[in-house]
Amino acid sequence: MNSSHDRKLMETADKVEAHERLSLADGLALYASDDLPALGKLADKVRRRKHGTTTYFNVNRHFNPTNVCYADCKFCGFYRTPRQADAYTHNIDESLRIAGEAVSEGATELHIVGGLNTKLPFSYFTDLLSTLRQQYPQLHLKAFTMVEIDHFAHFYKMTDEAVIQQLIEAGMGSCPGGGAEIFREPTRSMICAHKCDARRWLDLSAKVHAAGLKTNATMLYGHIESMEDRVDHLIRLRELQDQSGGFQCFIPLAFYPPGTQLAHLPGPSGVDSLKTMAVSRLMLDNFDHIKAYWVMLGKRLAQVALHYGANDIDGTITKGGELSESYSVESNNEVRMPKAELIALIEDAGFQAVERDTVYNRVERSSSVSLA
Ligand code: V47
Repeated sequence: MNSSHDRKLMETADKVEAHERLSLADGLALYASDDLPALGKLADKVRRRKHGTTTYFNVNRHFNPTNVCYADCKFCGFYRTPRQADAYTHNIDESLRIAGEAVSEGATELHIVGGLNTKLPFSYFTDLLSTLRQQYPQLHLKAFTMVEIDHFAHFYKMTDEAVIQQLIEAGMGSCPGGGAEIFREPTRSMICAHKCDARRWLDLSAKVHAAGLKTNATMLYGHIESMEDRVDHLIRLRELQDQSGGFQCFIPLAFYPPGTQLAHLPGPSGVDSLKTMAVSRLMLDNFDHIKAYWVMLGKRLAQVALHYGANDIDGTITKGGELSESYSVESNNEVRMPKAELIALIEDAGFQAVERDTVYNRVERSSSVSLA
């Protein structure tokens, strides 16, 4: 590692070697370095310390029950107002059909996220979960971000605890990491003024953790945010993780501008995405898993990111992910990757592919199971 020509990077490397926690200034120095290979090597060292050559993937499917949303986030190309021709809300039968397809393709997880839709009663969401759970008990329901839980509590005038408890009783098994965006103001208000603020997102995560569920965390980067915004975001996640230990995975999400109110922006470069992966791994010393989400990075960059600190590449996301389809960087918005291709991508990068379930248990398959 000490082959770096960058003195500040070498000092930070010494801290990493000594298992010392990195500061805001360290994070900024990592971003400021133009020695990308040295930064990658440092993040890779930590990744191998934690996971050796194991790289996780899962067989999953994204399901977005409704695209109707009032939040009007500047970075979002997915949402529709209720009067738009392509606004939709899936009924239970359609939801069951999609989940059934996922199960027949070997999925172990349904990732459920939708818009903030004021036309629906709370029972729509609990019925959705309980019907899915009853019909497909083998499917883990990773459902609803902290932003949706915040909306449920406010709109249906329920306590946070009651919302979380009723969702858990209906079948919610864990929560995805969306809605975190960028915590720091004024950036957060500039990109998503109508979403809950950072403190609320973090408080709700703590409450879900206290109720016994794991959640994920994300950061949307490559739009109008500064490097300080990014490192501050990582530190706030690290602080909550120290207290609750409930985050299982961090996913840096590369901003994809087309179809959004920020379509004039270029989005992050490949170098920026690799740096962000590495900085995330190095700052988040108390997170086990860092995910290279191939839908946003593209398959090839996600593969390289496995050498920059990532130890997970997400899943097959076998079609039907309307939210993913609205911002996939892959050509033709192709948001499915057969399991064999996912494994080949990981192995070709020099890692060992391990199928996991949502909560990182290894999945052992009998050869008769049909796979995505
Ligand atoms: O919160 C929205 C982001 C998130 C765009 O937990 C965009 O395993 C890029 O959180 N360009 C939702 N990103 C997706 C999400 C997620 C994805 C995969 C795995 C997991 C997990 C969570 O997507 C939103 C927002 O940050 N997003 N629009 C866009 N134009």
